[in-house]
Amino acid sequence: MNQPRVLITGAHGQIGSVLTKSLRRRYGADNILATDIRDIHDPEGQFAQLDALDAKRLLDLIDTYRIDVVYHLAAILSAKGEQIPQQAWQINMDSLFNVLEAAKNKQLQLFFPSSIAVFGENTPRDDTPQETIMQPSTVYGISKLAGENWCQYYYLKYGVDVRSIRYPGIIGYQSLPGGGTTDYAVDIYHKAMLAEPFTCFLAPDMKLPMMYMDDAIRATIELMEAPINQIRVRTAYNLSGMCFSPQEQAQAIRKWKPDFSISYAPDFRQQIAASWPNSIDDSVAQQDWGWKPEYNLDRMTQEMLEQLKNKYQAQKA
Ligand code: AKB
Repeated sequence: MNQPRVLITGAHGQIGSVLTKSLRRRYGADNILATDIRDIHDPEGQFAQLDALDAKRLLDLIDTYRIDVVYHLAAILSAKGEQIPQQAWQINMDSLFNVLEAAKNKQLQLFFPSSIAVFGENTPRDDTPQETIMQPSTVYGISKLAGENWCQYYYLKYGVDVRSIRYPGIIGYQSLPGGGTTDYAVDIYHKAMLAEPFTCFLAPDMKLPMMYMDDAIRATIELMEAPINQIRVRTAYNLSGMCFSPQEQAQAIRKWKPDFSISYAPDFRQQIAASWPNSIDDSVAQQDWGWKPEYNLDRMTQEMLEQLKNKYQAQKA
């Protein structure tokens, strides 16, 4: 079987960097083109600098590398978006139009990451359903909700095979997040590993949906490889991994690091988090393409601490 030829935007980001490695392993490094606005040499495979707002360069790369699938991960996240609302809207929407148009004109398959940020204060908080009230309170959430609807529009109107997931907060040891409201849940493990106290910018009981990176990458690839007749949702699928508060995460960390200390100084990100669900109902993703998470809080915590220990030891050596 011919392997797909893939272009990834935002390949140096938190999810992009891990997804790029996984796709290289799966389809062969020669079939993957990593792109990012930051021109950092990539020793492991093909890389091209790309500002996803540059439609012409995007099309040139698609032609040159004979691309048939695009994973469009470049975006401004929730917390950073609130500092630069108009720029965040422009970057998130214009870059999406560039990849949607490319997908339409060149018959590409497209992955668009949505987020739990599409939900808002009026959304039911617990087991948030696939179809529900959606009135997001952040620019990021508004752009993701509009993006979902544009994706569905391109599917219905032009037959573009675009697929999407509403990611919860993603936690991994491989990369650092940037500009998100759920970033604390990664930083906390680094502090625990360095035996430093951690100050959390969310309140102790602020429960949010989260997912371990391995589950998120597997979900993304499973969704993209699922037979087309199983994909009934063309906005974005709800996806659930686990849900916990900073207090519960700190308790889990203390099972391996009993001296770990946490304090709380909620800032503007607490208000964003408070408008998001506590937990997600992902039964539609389960039914349609067989989604099932593998990690819970304890398993993830153990693996994060082990992997970060190895990482910090390797840096010292
Ligand atoms: C963020 O916090 O902005 C992201 C997200 C939940 O989409 N991690």
